[in-house]
This record gives sequence, C-alpha cells and structure tokens, in this order.
Amino acid sequence: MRQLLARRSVIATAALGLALATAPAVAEAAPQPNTNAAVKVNLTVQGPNGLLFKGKIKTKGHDVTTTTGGTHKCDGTNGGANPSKVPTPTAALDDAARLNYFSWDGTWYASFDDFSVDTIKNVSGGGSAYWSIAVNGTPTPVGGCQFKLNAGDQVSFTWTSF
Ligand code: B12
Repeated sequence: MRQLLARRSVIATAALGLALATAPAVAEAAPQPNTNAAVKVNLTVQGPNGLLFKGKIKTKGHDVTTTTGGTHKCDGTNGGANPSKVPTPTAALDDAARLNYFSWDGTWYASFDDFSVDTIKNVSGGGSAYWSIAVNGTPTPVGGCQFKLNAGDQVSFTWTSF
C-alpha cells in the first residue's frame, strides 16, 4: 500500500513538472526607451537688428505657459506628431527664456495642437514678418511643439519678413 502511494506521488510530481515546463512563457513587456531624455542643443534667436540670444540649452519636452496662449503640452506628442514625448524647439526656447530671464509669447491654435511663436524678447512679427523656426538650417514642416530635436541640433528662431 505504502509503495503504491509513493509511486502515485512520484507520478503526480512528474506530471506537475511537465505541466510547468510546457506552460507558455508569460510575455514580458520590453522596457520602453526614454525618448524624452534631456538633450543639449544650440539655440539662436536672430532678431531684425541682430542676434538676441545664442547659447547651448539642455532641454526636453515639457508643458509651456504663455500669456496669450495659456498652458499646454509642448513635448512632440502635439498633434500626434510623435508617439511619445520628445524634446522640441519651442520647449528649448522656453528653457532658454526661463534660464536667461527673457520673455516670449505665443498664441495657442487648437487646430494644430501647437503654439505659433509670435514674440521673443518683446520683438514681434507684426503684420509683415514672423519668427521662422529652423533646425539644422531647414525650416520645420510643423510647429515648434511637434518637431523632435536630437542632441547637438542647431535650433534657430529667425525674424523673417514676408
Ligand atoms: C499663411 C501661413 C503662414 C503665415 C501666417 C501669417 C499670415 N501672414 O497669414 C506665416 C508665414 C506666419 C506662417 C508661419 C509658419 N507656418 Co504656416 N501656414 C500658412 C498657411 C499657408 C495658411 C494659413 C492660413 O492663412 N489659414 C487661413 C486662416 C483663415 O486660418 P487661421 O487658422 O486663422 O490661420 C492662421 C494659422 O494658420 C496661423 N499659422 C500659420 N502657420 C502656423 C503654424 C503653426 C504651427 C501654428 C500653430 C499656427 C500657424 O496663422 C494664420 C493666420 O493668422 C498654412 C497652410 C494651410 N493651407 O493652412 C501654413 C501652415 C499652417 N504653417 C505651417 C508651418 C509649419 C509654419 C511654421 C512653423 C514654419 C516654420 N518652420 O517657421 C511657421 C510658424 C512658426 C512660429 N512662429 O510658430 C504648417 C503647420 C503644420 C503643422 N501641423 O504644424 C502649415 C499647415 C503648412 C504646411 N507645412 O503644410 N504660416
């Protein structure tokens, strides 16, 4: 009798081991890379009468507050432009302004889920000029909260007449 019980126990243990060995592995979620790590970029603000700011800025996507536009995200997910948060030109401008005590203002356009940058250091475009945004010399095809910046990028806000 004792032998029979011992044999049953061995069989049960073996069956359990087999079940565990053949159980499908639970899929582990792959760790998501941090797309919004702070990057250092070179920022230039070129006004109608000369350079208004030039410097290296450490920046990442973040919420931005302007007098005219209020508080909104500015982290590259604006308008679904990027799937996750990233550093952006307007967030870089905002960081430069805060660290260097200069002002900027922008209007919020819900239609673009973005700000138009209207005034930097009290210089506005008026009716015949605007602040053009370029990265590495190329005007961005989207607004300044939608474009992804990479480390070392040359970001410029240039007063441009039209
Ligand atoms: C005219 C125009 C401009 C003019 C607007 C002033 C003017 N004198 O009319 C100027 C030259 C200033 C301009 C600038 C820019 N523009 Co623009 N512009 C247009 C255009 C051709 C027509 C807009 C319009 O008149 N709509 C009709 C009026 C009745 O509607 P509205 O909502 O009142 O229009 C206003 C807004 O569109 C706003 N506006 C214009 N451009 C942009 C860009 C952004 C990001 C925001 C938030 C608002 C904004 O200015 C208009 C007049 O007040 C559109 C293309 C299109 N077909 O829509 C591109 C367009 C809106 N612009 C675009 C872009 C990318 C820009 C810039 C970011 C380019 C750059 N790299 O510098 C800059 C803005 C930079 C900044 N300072 O923030 C993109 C926006 C795409 C997006 N998803 O963000 C568009 C769609 C063109 C494109 N690439 O397809 N623009």
